[in-house]
Amino acid sequence: MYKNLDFGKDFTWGVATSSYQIEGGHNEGGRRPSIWDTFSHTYGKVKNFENGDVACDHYHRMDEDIALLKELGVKAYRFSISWSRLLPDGFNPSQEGINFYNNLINKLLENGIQPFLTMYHWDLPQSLQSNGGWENRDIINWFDNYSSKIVEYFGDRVKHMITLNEPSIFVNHGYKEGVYAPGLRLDNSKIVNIVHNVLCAHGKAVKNTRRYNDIEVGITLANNPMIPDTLEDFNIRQARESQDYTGDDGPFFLFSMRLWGDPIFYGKYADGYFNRFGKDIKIEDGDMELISQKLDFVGINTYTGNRVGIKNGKLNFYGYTTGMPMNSVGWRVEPDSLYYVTKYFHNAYHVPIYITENGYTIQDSVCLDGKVHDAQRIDYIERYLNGLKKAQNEGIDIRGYFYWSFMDNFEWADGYTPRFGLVFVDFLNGNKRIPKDSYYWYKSLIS
Ligand code: GBH
Repeated sequence: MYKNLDFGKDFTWGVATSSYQIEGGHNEGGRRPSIWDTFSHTYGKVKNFENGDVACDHYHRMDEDIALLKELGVKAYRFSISWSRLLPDGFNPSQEGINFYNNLINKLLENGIQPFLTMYHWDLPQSLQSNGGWENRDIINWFDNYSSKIVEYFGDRVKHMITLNEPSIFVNHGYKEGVYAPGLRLDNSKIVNIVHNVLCAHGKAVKNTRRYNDIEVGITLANNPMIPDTLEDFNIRQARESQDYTGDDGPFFLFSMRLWGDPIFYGKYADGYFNRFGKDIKIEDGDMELISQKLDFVGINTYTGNRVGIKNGKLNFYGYTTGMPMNSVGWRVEPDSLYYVTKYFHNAYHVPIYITENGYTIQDSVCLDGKVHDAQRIDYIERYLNGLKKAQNEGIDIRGYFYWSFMDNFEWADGYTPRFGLVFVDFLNGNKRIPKDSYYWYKSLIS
């Protein structure tokens, strides 16, 4: 098995998590509410009325979790900082918050694990949301202050930083469709300015990391690649063209690769998007330069892909086909997703790539023998890595792979139902950690 999955000795194998999804300790150490505390405590917003008050209780179990990371043998661990823990009022530091993350970072390094720090994984302080959140252009300065403090406190030891996680998702789900915090449904004329503020905030953060010349910085973008139905030239071309298209005339324009990638890597909004929305976007002098500073890498999160083919002589996009494999939240298993997504990004932006998330959820449970047998997750990872390896064989610069997630956690609006972890968290029994079969499989793959 997996004998062709050697990505080279410099390849970074890792696992990922995020603050609100695992930490708990919601009112400890001076932490104040984030938009996800508010949202999850609002009746009916999260499945089964669940919230992240305790989550995996990582706040109190950090040592045990680091021991599990060490045992797994990962070279790197991707986690995020809770803005409300570090700067509870949004602006001023809490010593306990600084201590918590110092402790995490120091212990990771003592165990030979490189920290990959995400500055923002969706948990905006509620007080900032009450002042307009991402709608308010002042957030560019708020994020400037926040990111400069992260660099000030942790930049001597953390050499990989990610400014933002999946802006397309938090803007679309949180501000356009209202299914994630803060639960708003704003007009496109406002949405495009949120996009602009997010991009400028990213730029400020990049600038702050440059205080050290050995920090590598990037942004993590979510993408479901277009997958050609057949390997005929015209079909591959159709897929590439659909991937390039900004979706500017449709409702799902926020999921476009070009919408985010072009300003970040080329300092320019994609034409179709700009033709439709340019008049609404308040761009100030210097913004596009701020947004497009050089990055050391792009992080890509990919779980599935969309099929593109020809049916009855017409272009046909489809996801689901009867009988196809899916995870337990209905995301299709498309093993070539990592192959196509890395090829598209490489061809479009010529930038080193980390897969910062990829993973699988199934309704895992503890078997009579006390173990968690998750053969389908192992199969998923191996299939997807085969696709990634194919891309690497074609010369694409892929630096690492982070499985999502290290452990089962709070899956946003789905609560604790989906389980993506390599480690089972027994929420019924004191949050006990039980490594799944996939944990041992991943361990042996890495070694
Ligand atoms: C990630 O987002 C998040 O960064 C992470 O916090 C979260 O825990 C993790 O996902 C798992 O949920 O085309 O219908 O098959 C993932 C964003 C958006 C990826 C929807 C998959 C496919 C839906 N996702 N998408 S579908």
